[in-house]
Amino acid sequence: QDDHGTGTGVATRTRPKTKKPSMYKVLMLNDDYTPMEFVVHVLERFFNKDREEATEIMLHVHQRGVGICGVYTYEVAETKVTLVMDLARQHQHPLQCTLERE
Ligand code: TYC
Repeated sequence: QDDHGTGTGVATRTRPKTKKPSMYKVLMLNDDYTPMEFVVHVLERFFNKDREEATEIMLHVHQRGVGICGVYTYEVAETKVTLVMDLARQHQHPLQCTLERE
């Protein structure tokens, strides 16, 4: 490769071989039984939302059936889904959380 006229003689890579990682949406699904407060708590605890944004997302899911908690790399998204599902199970709530490639 040439030096693109920088005159330094240092080769610069024009096509980096690194790829951007695929990103995954973590989706929360509505149900008739999980308490609203529990969903808000989950959004605060695992998705770093403040109470106001957590409440907005929860109400969106409640009204529309599904909503986005956040977008992450695969490993982070999968971990968050597992943490949410484990906590919901511990509290015997039917809350469902899943991930979807962007
Ligand atoms: N629909 C639930 C209720 O009325 C609240 C709820 C919101 C449940 C969002 C799940 O992902 C959810 N208690």
